[in-house]
Amino acid sequence: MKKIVVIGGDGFCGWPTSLHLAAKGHDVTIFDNFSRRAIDAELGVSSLTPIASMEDRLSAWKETGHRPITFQSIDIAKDYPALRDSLKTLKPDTIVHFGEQRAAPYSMKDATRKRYTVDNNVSGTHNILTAVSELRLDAHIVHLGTAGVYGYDGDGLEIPEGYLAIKVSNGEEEFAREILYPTNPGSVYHMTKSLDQIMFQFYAKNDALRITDLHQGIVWGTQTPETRLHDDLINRFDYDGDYGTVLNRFLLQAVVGHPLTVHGTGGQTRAFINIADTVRCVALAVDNPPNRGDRVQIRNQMAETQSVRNLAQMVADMTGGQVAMVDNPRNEAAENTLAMSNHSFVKLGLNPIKLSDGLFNETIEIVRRFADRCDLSVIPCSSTWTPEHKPGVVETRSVTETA
Ligand code: NAD
Ligand code: USQ
Repeated sequence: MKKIVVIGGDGFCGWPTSLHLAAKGHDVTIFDNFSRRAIDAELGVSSLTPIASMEDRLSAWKETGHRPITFQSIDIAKDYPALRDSLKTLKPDTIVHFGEQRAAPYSMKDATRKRYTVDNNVSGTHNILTAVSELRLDAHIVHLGTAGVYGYDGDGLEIPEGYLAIKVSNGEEEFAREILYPTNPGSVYHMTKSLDQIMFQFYAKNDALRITDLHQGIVWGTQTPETRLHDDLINRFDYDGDYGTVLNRFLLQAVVGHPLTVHGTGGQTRAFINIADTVRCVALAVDNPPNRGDRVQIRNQMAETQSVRNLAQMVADMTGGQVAMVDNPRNEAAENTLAMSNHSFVKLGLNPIKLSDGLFNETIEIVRRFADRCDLSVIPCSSTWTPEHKPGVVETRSVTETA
């Protein structure tokens, strides 16, 4: 049994992971500031599934007879003393860090959201590292990063797990080196995950912190064995233009009779993982920490890669849904190939759920159950990657806006 703090444990990945870790007998405390719920309110959207309050979630979990989970309301980016003091009291063996603003479209909306995403994600991650270092805790930090830090083109290579083997020459001799795979972020959100990587590299080297960075692909699905145990344990399901991710959006769109919104040609190839595998991977990462003094352990957390176009076709074939090619609001390659290693988790025993395994039905059932809660008006993606300023055009701003 380990004492585990799950930061961001109220979110889409964090909540089912907290339950899974507690079901495995770990002593779990969630830290969250409910910023995700607040952003729903700000955008005028809500999860398709009716998510219970944290209080109700935790009492429903207690009813299942599993080890209870405790909760602390902490903003890890803004309240360093609260974060440090709680970690000092709890002395966790592991800190699982999900607590960041994770939507690329939200991070590209405007200057306010760009700045929020950078301030929240970079400060939050740095505060965790500083606190563990200041308190001299021997906690293993498990961070949820993104497959997007690599960019989405392996140039014909299989993208390795974090590090790239290179050869450098001084003109006389050739030396073999392993460097962090060069980052190539496609949004401000993805940029913060690239910055996280550099902070991890520094703190592992300088402070000998034990860090695992999980480079996760796009998560799909909703429920896990633990969230199915009680209606108040249900996981969130985002489908709006900012937070809904592509496969869950397609599955919802097919059920509610909305055309499947393929951006551009749909030739964008991405990595995917089912939520049930997310929670299993995090548990495996928790059980397999690096040693003190090791470099950051990077594991690619994904089952397979697939193009958006093929995904839309798979969903349309299964449901009879219509596919619509819409203008791409993002600045991204129209077509790319992508191959990515997931050897590290497979070696630890993961047998990943594949897109062809028939689990689309499970998500479709959830969507059918709550289809009457769907607000069709929030489906379009309104956030664009277009620069706010056109070259040569100077916008006048008030002093308070620029402060
Ligand atoms: P989410 O937005 O549903 O959950 C994030 C949680 O963190 C929310 O409950 C939010 O309130 C909390 N949070 C954010 N900032 C915080 C702060 N300053 N202090 C305390 N709590 C804070 O996101 P998710 O989909 O569960 O993603 C979790 C992590 O996994 C993110 O870091 C994301 O980048 C990564 N990830 C997600 C996906 C995906 O497809 N959902 C894919 C790859 C990686
Ligand atoms: N897309 C469509 N139609 C839609 C929505 C998206 O064609 O209706 C396209 C996008 O243009 C993009 C691709 O699908 O090419 C993926 O978009 P997405 O919103 O599903 O995923 P993304 O923005 O990449 O972000 C999500 C999570 C993020 C995580 C990332 C993993 O929100 O937290 O880090 O997936 S990865 O994609 O590997 O970078």
